[in-house]
Amino acid sequence: LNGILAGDRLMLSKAITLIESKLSSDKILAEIILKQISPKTGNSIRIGITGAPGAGKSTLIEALGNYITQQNKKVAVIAIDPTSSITKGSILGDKTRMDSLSNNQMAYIRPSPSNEYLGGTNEVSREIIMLCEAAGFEIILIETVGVGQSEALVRGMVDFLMLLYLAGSGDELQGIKKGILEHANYILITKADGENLENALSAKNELISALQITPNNGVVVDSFSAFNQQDIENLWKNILEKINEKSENGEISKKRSNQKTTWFHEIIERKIVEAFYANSEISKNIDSVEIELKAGKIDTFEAVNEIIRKLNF
Ligand SMILES: Nc1nc2c(ncn2[C@@H]2O[C@H](COP(=O)(O)OP(=O)(O)OP(=O)(O)O)[C@@H](O)[C@H]2O)c(=O)[nH]1
Ligand SMILES: [Mg+2]
Repeated sequence: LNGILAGDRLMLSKAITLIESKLSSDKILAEIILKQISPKTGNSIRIGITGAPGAGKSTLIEALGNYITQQNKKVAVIAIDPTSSITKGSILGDKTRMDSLSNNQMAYIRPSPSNEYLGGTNEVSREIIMLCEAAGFEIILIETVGVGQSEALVRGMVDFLMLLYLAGSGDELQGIKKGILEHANYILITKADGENLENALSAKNELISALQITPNNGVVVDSFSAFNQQDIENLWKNILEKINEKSENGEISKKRSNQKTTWFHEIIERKIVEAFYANSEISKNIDSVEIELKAGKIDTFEAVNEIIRKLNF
């Protein structure tokens, strides 16, 4: 605890490993730690960065992270890896290295490993954010590939969501309009440099005019090159401005209190499922029902009901 609160990155890593552990003894310890650090949490700016593979998320985070640390702020990066339990592969893989940022003493980078338990997303990311806050990190950047579950997951734990979009990837513009728009706070057309500059600017204009015909929640549309220092400075200034606005009008505190109740229910579900499978009587029953199921003696709903009945709910 002292190590975490003193900002010791090794201790922080150990605590995160504990929180990710499946061992029940580790879970008990993890819960004690979380409870103790709780008063020291909640004081960071939490920013989610999402977008298709290769959109430029890690490059942006590295450039932005280095810039923020130059402003004397500590930055933590959490990369949620949407690895599925089937492929066991890693989309983020080596690309989460962010070489210069990982050598920066004011920064901490944590790739969140795949989690086979319940659907492949990392359900302890909220707790990882809390630990980073307790360790004194003021800005938390969370990278996730904007596909399905991991994107929805990150949305539920950040103050500000950025969507990165690479111009020239065709009908994705439609997707932005329909889906993510009500959730994104900042849409950034990436790689606005060199040959791609023109494409990026016209995508930006196209998007801005598309947004005018959609109920608009004050989302910012911007273009950006990670290789241009002025762009990075402007971007960070714009992000902070927008966040301040949302903080002053109460939007962020409202979001956080809603997230708290979501988290509460998530923990209930997690604990019930854990207790359920840890119960030896139930797991014995599951084994025998599974055999009947495989042999075709019972159908799936019957099999489930057979087990659930024993819970006496
Ligand atoms: N020209 C140009 N290239 C960029 C820019 N940002 C990123 N790239 C390049 O785009 C490629 C992908 O960038 P990443 O930052 O790894 O993209 P990502 O979204 O993190 O990718 P995944 O983690 O695989 O989803 C790399 O080769 C980068 O060098 C930019 O602003 N301009
Ligand atoms: Mg990446």
